[in-house]
Amino acid sequence: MRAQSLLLSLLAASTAHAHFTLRNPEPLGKSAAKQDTGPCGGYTVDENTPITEFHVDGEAIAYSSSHPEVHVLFRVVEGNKADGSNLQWSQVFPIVEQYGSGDFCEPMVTAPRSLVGKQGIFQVVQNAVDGMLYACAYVKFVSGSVSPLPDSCKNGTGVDAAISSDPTLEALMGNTPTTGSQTTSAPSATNTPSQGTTRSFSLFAGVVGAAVAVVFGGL
Ligand SMILES: *[C@@H]1O[C@H](CO)[C@@H](O)[C@H](O)[C@H]1NC(C)=O
Ligand SMILES: [Cu+2]
Repeated sequence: MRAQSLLLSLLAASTAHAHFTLRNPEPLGKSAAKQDTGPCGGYTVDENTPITEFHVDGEAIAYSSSHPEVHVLFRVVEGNKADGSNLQWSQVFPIVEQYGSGDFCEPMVTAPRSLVGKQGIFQVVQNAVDGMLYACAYVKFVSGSVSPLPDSCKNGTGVDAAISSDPTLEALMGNTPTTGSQTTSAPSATNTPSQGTTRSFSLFAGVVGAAVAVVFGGL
């Protein structure tokens, strides 16, 4: 069963397919045709782009994935552009390894409170079996946490995630994991994933750690 679904997704990976579909916040565009093109899967913000509220104390990030295993980076930047090397990205959740294809949602993703009242781009970058994949949403940062959770916020059967690390994704944040933290780049809510703990504990710790980083970053 597992081998069969892996085979199917490997076959699917060789043809054009919806690698993953961002459900919340609303993506810049719905086609996955250029999802392997950074920074936003071939989309930019224009006058028709939908804008979604992003609650800085807890937002639901939901997508559905066609891949059985991906590493994922979630980050935000102020403004309406996601390309350029001098952008001040803030990582809003630890890098996770997400297993199982289907619906996935992190219901309590936090962003720096200093962004409240501003507009920005939320970006998901996945390191998947068929390469790097991108989706963005145009958001307006608001205070508080989202309530109720959107209907799209659910985990499919067998879908789970654990705090992980991924050198390629970390490199996007300017981190150089192999040589320690000699380069301190722009201030952000970056959280260093802890290793060697049990999956659920480490994910919980990561969420708390990210929240603590945001709280202290906002003081
Ligand atoms: C989905 O699974 C992740 C990883 O275990 C968990 O953090 C998250 O809270 C779950 N989402 C929902 C909506 O239960
Ligand atoms: Cu794919």
